[in-house]
Amino acid sequence: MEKVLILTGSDSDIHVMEKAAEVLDEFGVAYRLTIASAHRTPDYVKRLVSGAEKKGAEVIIAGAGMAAHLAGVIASHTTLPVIGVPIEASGLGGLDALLSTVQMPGGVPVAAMAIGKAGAKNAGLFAVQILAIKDAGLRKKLQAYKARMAASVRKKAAKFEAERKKGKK
Ligand code: RP5
Repeated sequence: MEKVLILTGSDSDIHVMEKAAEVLDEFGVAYRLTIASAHRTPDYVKRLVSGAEKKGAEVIIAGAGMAAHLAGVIASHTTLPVIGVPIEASGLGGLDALLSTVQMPGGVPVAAMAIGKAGAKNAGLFAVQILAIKDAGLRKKLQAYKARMAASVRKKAAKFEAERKKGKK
């Protein structure tokens, strides 16, 4: 059963939204990733959202660029938590999509992530965190993920300091 639906506004966004999918793969969370546009295929977006909800999806991730209305439109159709990823797709560096995603009117929340690949990665992690509220196995995996991340930074720091010391000799 797909726990997460990932929608993205265009095939030109896929390379960014794959980062969310990679996280869900890593945590063993079932998902569907597909393309649907708030502006170009509004009815299809609505059908996908209600279909996913009926099939038991618990979180929706939406990535879009430019006047990024996808996450907000999805949030208008569902009570599931919606995570929005602003994508850089114009000369404005993604600021257009960030503001469109984050500035939701009161009553219709969207959890807005950072612009681009870091935001997509965090959307995947945030979805896992939501699912982990009632899944102890996922919680353990998240703890292990954080421990690995901390260990990797410590390793880099030790290497950096050792190399710097060597250079000063
Ligand atoms: C948005 O418009 C999409 O999410 C995409 O980021 C942007 C440009 O879409 P294309 O013209 O590349 O299909 O709706």
